[in-house]
Amino acid sequence: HAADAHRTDLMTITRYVLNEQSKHPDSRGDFSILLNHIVLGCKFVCSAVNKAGLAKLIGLAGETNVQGEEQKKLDVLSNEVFIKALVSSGRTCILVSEEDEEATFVEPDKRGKYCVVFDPLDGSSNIDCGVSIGTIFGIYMMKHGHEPTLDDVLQPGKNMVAAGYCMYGSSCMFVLSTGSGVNGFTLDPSLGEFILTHPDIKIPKKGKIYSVNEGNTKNWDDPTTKYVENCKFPKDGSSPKSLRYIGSMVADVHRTLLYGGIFLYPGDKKSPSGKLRVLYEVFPMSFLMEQAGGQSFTGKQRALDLVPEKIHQRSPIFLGSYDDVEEIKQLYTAA
Ligand code: AHM
Ligand code: MG
Repeated sequence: HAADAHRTDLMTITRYVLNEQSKHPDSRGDFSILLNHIVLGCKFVCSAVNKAGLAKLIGLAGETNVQGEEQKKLDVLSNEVFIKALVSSGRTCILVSEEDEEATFVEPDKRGKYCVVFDPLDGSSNIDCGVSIGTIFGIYMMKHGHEPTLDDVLQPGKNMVAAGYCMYGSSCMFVLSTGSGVNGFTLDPSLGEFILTHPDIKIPKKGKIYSVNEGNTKNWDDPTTKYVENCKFPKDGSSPKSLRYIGSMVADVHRTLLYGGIFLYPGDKKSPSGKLRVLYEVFPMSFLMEQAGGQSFTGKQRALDLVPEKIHQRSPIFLGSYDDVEEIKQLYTAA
């Protein structure tokens, strides 16, 4: 029966990555191993997030629970999980996490050729009310033949070899690009495996949704103000766009990727560089958008061309459907 065959012949993320790898005959499997460790970290965090209410994992770091054990905040716990998973993969060299002020340089005997930048649990202010949150990551390849330095991670986003996110929502979804399109995998909790459910994701060329924190309107610059005004009162007589804003980047970007539209976190008078971080928020999401046929812009340039100077640097960001980002690009270029 064809339908049964389909259900039992599952494309798991492991199988997908091994397939990809076999296209590069000289590869030694390092990338598959690294990715497996990232996936394991995501499964761990997914299970911790799902149990958060029950296990009272939430709460302030350092608080003790009824058993007198120290509790860890979920974002602290997630960070530890990813650092351990990445170091133990034996394939990493430098790790940059949103949770840690300093980059982690892996000890020489555990080193590999990849650098991983990540936000272990983005949107953590949403945990207590059950809104979707996620892990975001990007992977660079080390330059050869020298001791690792911060310069190895201060590379433009276009140099990433892979990027993705895992969303802990109504279902747990892992969205990945290794530089040849974007694929989405859904965790089957009964199998503990991510299954390819969204092959070759392409973002609609133009969307009907804009996504921004409008509470910041009073501090916006002209191009952002004009753009959002035009979403509500389109000059060409088309229907106004809908506003959707979750306030959790992974969820807002995930919706943008699937339904189309634009996500904006502009700079403003109070925070000229906006809020989102270049290395582990702006770059991975921009990488995915471009790979899905969309665009990503900082207000000045293509986001992936930006060369970061500091590991926790921020940048304004406008990403999503090709035509929608094109519109805001023109407003900024004219300004
Ligand atoms: P966080 O790293 O402190 O969780 O903040 C990042 C989050 C993003 O997920 C989201 O896009 C943004 O902050 C929302 O910011 P705001 O509340 O200013 O709209
Ligand atoms: Mg974050």
